[in-house]
Amino acid sequence: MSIEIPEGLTELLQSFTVEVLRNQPGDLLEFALQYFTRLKENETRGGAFGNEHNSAGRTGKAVNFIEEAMQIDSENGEEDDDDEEFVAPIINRFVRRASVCAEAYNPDEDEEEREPRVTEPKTDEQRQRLQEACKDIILFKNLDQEQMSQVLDAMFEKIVVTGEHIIDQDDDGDNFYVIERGTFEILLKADSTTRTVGSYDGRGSFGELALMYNTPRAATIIATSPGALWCLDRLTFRRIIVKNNAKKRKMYEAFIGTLPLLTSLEVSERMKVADVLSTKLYNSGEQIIAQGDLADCFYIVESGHVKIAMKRSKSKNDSEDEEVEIATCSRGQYFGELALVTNKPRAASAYAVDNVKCLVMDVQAFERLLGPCMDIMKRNIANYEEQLVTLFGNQIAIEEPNA
Ligand code: 1OR
Ligand code: 1OR
Repeated sequence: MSIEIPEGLTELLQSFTVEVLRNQPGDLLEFALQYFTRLKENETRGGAFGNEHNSAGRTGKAVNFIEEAMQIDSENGEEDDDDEEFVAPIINRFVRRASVCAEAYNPDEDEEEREPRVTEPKTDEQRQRLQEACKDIILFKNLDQEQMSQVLDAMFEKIVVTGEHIIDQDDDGDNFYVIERGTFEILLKADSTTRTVGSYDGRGSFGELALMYNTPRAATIIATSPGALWCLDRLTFRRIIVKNNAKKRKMYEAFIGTLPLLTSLEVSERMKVADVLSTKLYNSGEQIIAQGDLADCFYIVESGHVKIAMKRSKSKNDSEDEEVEIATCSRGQYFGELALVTNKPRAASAYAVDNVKCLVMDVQAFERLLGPCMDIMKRNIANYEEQLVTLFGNQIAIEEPNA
């Protein structure tokens, strides 16, 4: 009995294999998924991607596909639907130096791994300040002890003056920055106008995007006070943080795929969400959010239950506040979006009911990545308003989110 080989099978597998060897992806399955999805899309659009007979420009197209599919694109924002035109830089974490080698990709034998370790000398006092500045940095959260100490060893301090440009939009990325002290402004240039889109006040970090995705700097960062930064060089950042992100994507991918909130995001955008998340654990009874606090992050419940409670005055003459439970969030649900959307303090408190695991994202990433999910969030916020009136009457009002 002879087995018939379907027409095109050999070419299909050959083209795929060539792309795998060319790009050495960290996650083969994800790469395959993206590759074949895009191939199918191009076929329906009448495109020629992956077709050997149309090999002119194919490599460029293939690289574009990978850039796009593995979200190594520039941070163009929601209004950019012109992805066909995007020409991405060639070298990145998935598009490695062109060595054709049939061995499985092993991140532990990464070429960059063999680069000498960077060690910047520091005094004990500096190291202590550095550790304090880095303790809440989301990108460092999933590192193991050895990776973390390599990162800390490599960091060096930079004193900045008011008005200093730390990063200029469109430049190449050199360092990743962790704020030790000082205030900084985030400016975005679009259509020849520059506007301030956010700020950092004494903590946080910036400058990761150009290094993570091999893109030009996506924004300008200017010091608005005297300050100090801890800098991590590009090579160490890529060797440790980027490698670790591949692990994070694997870890969060399945769960992120099930989240109703993120349904309007493309697969590639969801992967970027995975890159900026960190996990936080809370013990039963622990407070996660305090009503009235300033907000700087957003939460998604991975496991356990979170109780949302709101204070209200017991009576007009009573200054004692009574806390009323208003909602419970469980796996897949989110909270902490309201203050970020309205730019107000936290409207309610959140407590762990049992042992809770949350995925946390900072406000800048929230604004950068969750724009397409804003409709869903605003619809839910409108529901809060209704419930609020039912529960408390008209005494408290939730600020209308900005359009
Ligand atoms: P980078 O390496 O591209 C500029 O250099 C840095 O600004 C960037 O990394 C981020 O760390 C930081 N959009 C783009 N970059 C931002 C943003 C941002 N916020 C901070 N950075 N936003 C989107 C605006 C539509 C969020 C503004 C709050
Ligand atoms: P936040 O950033 O203000 C507290 O921090 C979070 O509690 C809030 O975002 C929401 O994610 C979450 N009203 C206000 N906040 C609520 C509500 C709510 N439910 C959940 N949160 N409701 C109306 C108040 C009576 C909801 C009733 C079901």
